[in-house]
Amino acid sequence: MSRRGYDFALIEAKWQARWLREKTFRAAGPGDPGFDPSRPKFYVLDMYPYPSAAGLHVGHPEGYTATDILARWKRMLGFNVMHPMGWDAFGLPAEQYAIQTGTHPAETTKRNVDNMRSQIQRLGFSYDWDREVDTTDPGYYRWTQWIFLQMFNSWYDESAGKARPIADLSIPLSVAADPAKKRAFADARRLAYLSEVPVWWCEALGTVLANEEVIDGCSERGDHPCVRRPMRQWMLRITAYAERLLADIESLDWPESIKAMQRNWIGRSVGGEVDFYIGTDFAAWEKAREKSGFPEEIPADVIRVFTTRPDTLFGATYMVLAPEHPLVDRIAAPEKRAEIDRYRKEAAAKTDLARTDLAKDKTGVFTGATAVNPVNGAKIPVWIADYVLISYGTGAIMAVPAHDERDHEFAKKFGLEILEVVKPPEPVEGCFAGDGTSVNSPWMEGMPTTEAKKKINAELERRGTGRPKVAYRLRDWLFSRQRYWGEPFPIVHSDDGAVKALPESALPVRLPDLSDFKPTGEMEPPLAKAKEWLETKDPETGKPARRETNTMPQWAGSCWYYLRYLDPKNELAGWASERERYWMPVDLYVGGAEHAVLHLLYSRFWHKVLYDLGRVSTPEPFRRLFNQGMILAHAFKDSRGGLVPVDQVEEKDGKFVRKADGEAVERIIAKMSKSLKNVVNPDDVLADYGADTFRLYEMFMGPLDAVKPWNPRDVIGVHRFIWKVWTLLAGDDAGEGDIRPNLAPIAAPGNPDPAIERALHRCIKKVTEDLGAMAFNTAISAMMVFVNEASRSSEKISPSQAKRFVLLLSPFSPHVAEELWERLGSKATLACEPWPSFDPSLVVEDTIEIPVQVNGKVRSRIVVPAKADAKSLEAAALADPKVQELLAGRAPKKVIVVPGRLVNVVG
Ligand code: ANZ
Repeated sequence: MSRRGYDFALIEAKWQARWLREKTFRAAGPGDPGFDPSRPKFYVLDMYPYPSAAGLHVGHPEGYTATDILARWKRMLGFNVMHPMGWDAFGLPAEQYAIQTGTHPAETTKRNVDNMRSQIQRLGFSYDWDREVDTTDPGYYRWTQWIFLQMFNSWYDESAGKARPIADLSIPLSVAADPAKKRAFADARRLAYLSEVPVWWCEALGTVLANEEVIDGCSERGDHPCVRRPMRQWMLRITAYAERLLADIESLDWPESIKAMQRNWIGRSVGGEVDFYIGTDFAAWEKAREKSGFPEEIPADVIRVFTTRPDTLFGATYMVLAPEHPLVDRIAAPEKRAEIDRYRKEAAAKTDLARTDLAKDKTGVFTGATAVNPVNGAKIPVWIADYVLISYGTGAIMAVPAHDERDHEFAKKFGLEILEVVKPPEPVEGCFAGDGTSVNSPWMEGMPTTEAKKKINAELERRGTGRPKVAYRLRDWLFSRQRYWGEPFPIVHSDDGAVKALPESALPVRLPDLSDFKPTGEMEPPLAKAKEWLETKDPETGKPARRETNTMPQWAGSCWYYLRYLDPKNELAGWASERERYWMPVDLYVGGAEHAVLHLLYSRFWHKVLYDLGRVSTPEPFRRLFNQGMILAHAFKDSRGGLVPVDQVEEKDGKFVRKADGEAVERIIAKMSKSLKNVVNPDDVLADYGADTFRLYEMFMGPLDAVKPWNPRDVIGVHRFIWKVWTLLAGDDAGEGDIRPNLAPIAAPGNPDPAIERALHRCIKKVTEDLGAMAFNTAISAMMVFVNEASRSSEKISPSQAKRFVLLLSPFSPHVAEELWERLGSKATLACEPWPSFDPSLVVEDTIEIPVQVNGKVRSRIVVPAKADAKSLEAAALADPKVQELLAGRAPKKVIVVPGRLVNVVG
């Protein structure tokens, strides 16, 4: 016996199986069967998920539904659509789970991927599943390693403004003869290079920890103390691209807030570098500098600083080195060593953020040494303090306590001299950090700040003691992790200490099968345990060599996955350039704003390297970016402000009260969390209402980019709407196989009802325009309005009207739409049916003609919208040529309006 009514479970399973079976959403571009080059292309990309054990949360389908609606719509508009999905599957959780349970991360990953794939498929998204990628698949990470090789084998040619093959690097004669020196020269210029960088080391756990595993200097698990220790690690030279990454932001159609965050992260500062002499004969040094000019490399006898305010140089009363600065050991007075060592240890346990926290008390130690201020020969003390970071500028500053807040606080605390050199436009209390007029500054006395900066820069350049400089906050990218579950580097270390890239033919370098994921107890990564894998041969000499034991960070795979989708099965290349040229750039990228900086910056960087090397054809990967807003939930707050989980609250007489004691609680909006018991599980919603309701609800909640709470009642409202559509087009209790008892017979279409027809045209217009603006919630409202009008009408909706409405609904709730489409008599899927069009003459509002009187006599008639208000009627009447003629330029004394009836102008 067939079930009656709208059986979403049956309908959705049927269509999902059919779409998969028939590969309905196969993207066809160059090299694919059925490619039609005459059609325009649309590449719409989702931020692919990490396959977590918890599966999908309600935030995932939000963006995925939005992109799916657009993908489906664009197909109906005749585009070739690329709409793929995959898995960002390397990463810490699978590894931590492996350490705890001994389950291999590959096993965990496969299980989670299978689960999430089926969850996603149950939502009916129109992905081309033949393009699925998994970053942990050797067939995928082989090309991640290949891209790393491209970077290892390139250097940044400043004069050409782009990366070039390392083979094109000209080697100076001074090093050309010595192979070791020659190698070192090239290694120091590669886009991927090794460097000593501090990592978090946890003695108790016997392992290096990732930043996110360390909280306030202690391990997240077990709360053991951690310290920063230097380790040789892989870096990527993203700083070479700082200027281009910054400049090209302008060309992107991205949210202004994200662009601002990227600009901030790159952090361009215009200023100058100045050398402070630390030797004994300042006069001789000064003379020599005038001759030699400002040297590129920092000489041993100076402290070089970066400053954005060279105009304040006369006010520099002391200097500060970062505690890690290499000069500290050389200049520190013997009696200060112990204190300095202690201070350095403390600083090593702090994050940069904690060190630069303005609210924190300033700390520091005097080194016992002095340096000479190059503008006046004054000897000033050199301190170390953790508010100066080793990673910015030169890791050293000239302190101007009268004009820099941090220096001001520090000078006050340690009793250092504060000398005013910039007079504020109006008197201020304490430190003045703004622009003003130079004072106590012989070369620029009385000059406004901008001019003073120019003057001093010119003077410093002439004397060879300073030069203009642009600094970036952006640091080179620390690209290695001491982890198992990541991409191995295609690198070996030979016996003589040389670092060598493996040839392309050696790819992929597979992760060895480890069964013991426990930390090694030393600073060595877990891969050092894979003894057989570890020992290999130098590809050039055939001598014994050791593989690199670090792995790539989780970001690596996601830097280029959008390229692999274009050609996922290619074994000869990461992607065929013919496909890349056709599909790129991504036309729309949708995801959470949490990736505003790192992921988007890293992938832009990789893309630019590939662009320089001729591997991709566009300078930017993602033309348009859209961030979905976070989905929140309800929770409750008691009178003391304590949060109350939702399961402890009930509704009584329209009020929310705590079950236990009947105390009234206030409903608030909060993040979904296990403790508040307000996490919405997509699987539950799917089981209760089906995917079509789920999709429609998530789009109906509000504008896509807004933060909004999940409201179970509205889910029911949306579900009722689909029922209403079903009732209207298929009949209340139309079960399987029943056809349109409620529709006018197809055989006798007659004249469709004109009122319904007009309502439908208005709906088509609104939905079409809203889709173009990604205003999904208002498009859904328009469909609701239409269904109400059509349901209330005494006339029946015609088959043609029904079909056009079903097409409108299909991108949003595709299963029920396909089912109705079939019941309306079509054999094939509606996926590529042309999008319905509207007749502009049918969507204009109803108009009426009303008389216009001038001084009591009807002189003209105007045609206006039936619902026009008094103000617009007055405006329309006064704009009428006949009325204007009679008024002859005079302003009317009075205008009397009777909306819907007449306008009387008293002249
Ligand atoms: C002297 C001075 C005088 C400064 C003054 C500011 C105001 P932005 O704008 O962020 O680029 N600085 C330089 N290197 C630093 C480091 N490694 N750690 C901490 N602070 C550092 O900041 C540039 C300013 O930050 C520089 O200009 C320097 O202080 C400080 F009235 O130099 B200034």
